[in-house]
Amino acid sequence: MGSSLGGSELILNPDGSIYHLNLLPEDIATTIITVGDQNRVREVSKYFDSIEVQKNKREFVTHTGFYKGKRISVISTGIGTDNIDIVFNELDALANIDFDTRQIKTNKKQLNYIRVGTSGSLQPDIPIDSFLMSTAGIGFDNLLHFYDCGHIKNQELELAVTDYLGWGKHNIHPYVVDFDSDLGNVFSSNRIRLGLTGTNSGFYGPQGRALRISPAIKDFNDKLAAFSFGGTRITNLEMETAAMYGIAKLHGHRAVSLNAILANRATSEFSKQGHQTIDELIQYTLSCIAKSQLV
Ligand code: R1P
Repeated sequence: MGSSLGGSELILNPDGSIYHLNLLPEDIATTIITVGDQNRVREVSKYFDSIEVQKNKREFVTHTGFYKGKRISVISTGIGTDNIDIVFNELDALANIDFDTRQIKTNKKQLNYIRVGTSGSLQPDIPIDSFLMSTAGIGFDNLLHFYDCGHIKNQELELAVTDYLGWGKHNIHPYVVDFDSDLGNVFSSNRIRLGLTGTNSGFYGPQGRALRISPAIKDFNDKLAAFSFGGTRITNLEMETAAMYGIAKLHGHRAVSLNAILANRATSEFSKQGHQTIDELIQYTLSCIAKSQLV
């Protein structure tokens, strides 16, 4: 018997649900769509044939139901990798920790995470209103550095980006984690391009935007756009993917991040039909799940 998790480690609400997500183990499906915006949860679940669970706390809204015979959960993470830490640790706890004994289960359940998010392209030829699947996340935030994670990272690409940026001499390095290519196959088609996705800790300065205050690295986006690794480019920036890939892989779960490109940072364009583009990505994602072997 392993030791049981303490009260401040595994925090449960009075009704037995997990602290932030307010969910019980039976509330989640094996296939989980994550979205940033809590209002996007309804935009996904409106296509379900039935909804059995609707719960929320803070920015974390969850709906679980059936779509064409597949049980699916959709949950909002809010914005940023700090929230990813909470959502993905609590989802794993729901799947793989016995809340009665407070012990880690012997037989682990593997979850499938699919992010349906928005993002800005760094490349002029990746247009607004297109779809992109992230083959790896390059984390410029610091979340994964707080985990023992050397074994799950793409060390080769991590070193290449660090060297390219010249950050090694300051002992600063982004972390790089690959998607799950088997799960990626479920969402592959000529409708969705592949790319390397940069994840950063903010929307303005950390993504090279300047309203009234200047970013420290003025040409950050141009520099990222010019990086090439074996012919693969950094294609887009957003705020969750690298952390999601990292935490998912550390737990033994599978993750892919699907991006609706709403901005093009190279051409300064922003989508005039963002809602429609996101809706099309939602429908694309659901149809891929319906046709897949995912249970
Ligand atoms: C910023 O506007 C937010 O949009 C993107 C970024 O990653 C960040 O969370 O994704 P979502 O639309 O999924 O939230």
